[in-house]
Formats: sequence, C-alpha cells, structure tokens
Amino acid sequence: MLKKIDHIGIAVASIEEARKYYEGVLGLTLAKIEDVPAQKVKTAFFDIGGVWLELLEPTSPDSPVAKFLADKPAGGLHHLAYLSDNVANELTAAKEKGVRLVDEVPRGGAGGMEIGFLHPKFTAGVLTEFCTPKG
Ligand code: CMX
Repeated sequence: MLKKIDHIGIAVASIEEARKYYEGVLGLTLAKIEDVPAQKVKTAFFDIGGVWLELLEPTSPDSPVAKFLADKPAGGLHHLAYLSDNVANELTAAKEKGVRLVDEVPRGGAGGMEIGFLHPKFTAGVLTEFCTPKG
C-alpha cells in the first residue's frame, strides 16, 4: 500500500551549486549528504514538511542521472518516490497491470531504503520509485 510521497528527486549538475538556492533562497536546512554508489549518485536531502527533497548529482558518466542531465543540462524533476510498506509487492502489482519495470526486484537506495523503479514510458512521463525502509 502506498502511504505518502517520501521524496522528490531533483537532478542537478552540482549539489554545491544547487544547495545555494535551497538554503540561501528557500531557507531549507540540509539534513545530510550521502553517496549511493549502487545508483552512481551523490544525494543531498532537505526536509520540507515531512517530504524530502533529494538532490541527485551523478558520480559517474554512466549514472542514470548523467544521462538525464545530458538531455536537460539545467537539471529538473527526476522522479517521485512513494513510501510503501512493501516495494516487491508494488513492483509485482504494477507488472501485472502491464507496466514495464526498471527493477524486477527491490535494490538498495539512499537512506537505508529498499527501492524499485517503474519505467517512465509507462507512468505518464514521471519516473516512479517505490521505497520502504529496510528491515
Ligand atoms: N523522467 C521522465 N522520463 C525519463 C526519465 C526521467 N527521469 N529518464 C528518462 N526518461 C525518458 C526519456 O526522456 C526517454 O523518452 P523518449 O523516448 O520520449 O525520448 C525515455 O525515458 C528513455 O528510455 P530508455 O532509453 O529505456 O531509458 P534510459 O536509458 O534513458 O534510462 C531510466 C531511463 C528511467 C530507465 C533510467 O534512468 C533508470 O534506470 N532509472 C532508475 C534508477 C535511477 O534513476 N537512479 C538514480 C536515483 C537513485 C536514488 O534516488 O537514489
């Protein structure tokens, strides 16, 4: 079952540059910076009313976020992540409804989460992530 929006992923070329806007203009507080080698990204999290903004900076030229930025150099909305009580069940249910999966099984993501993505061609254009705290 989906519970809420957990986070909004935003692709940026540089977290150091982008955080000037989120901190300096919007007045948000940086909660943490975390490398996620499995996803080839560095992440920065800001809490806004119980929803995280997750800045995503590629750490490798073959990162999915590097590919996104190649098409959209200014960056922008990369994905919406829904908190679920069971990522595997969400993936199975979506597949049964004809949605192409990026992840057939959950994998590790930022913040100790299990995550899984649906392909954006099957999700009305917005890349969809499901996430569940591990354990
Ligand atoms: N949002 C919406 N559409 C997107 C997209 C995104 N983030 N990324 C790619 N697309 C679209 C492209 O615009 C393209 O559309 P057109 O064919 O109309 O031009 C299409 O998807 C490309 O599809 P593809 O060739 O099958 O896939 P790509 O090689 O471009 O990769 C994707 C896209 C989503 C499969 C890949 O980025 C992926 O596997 N993402 C999941 C993992 C991820 O994003 N990790 C980083 C974040 C991790 C974290 O939050 O911790």
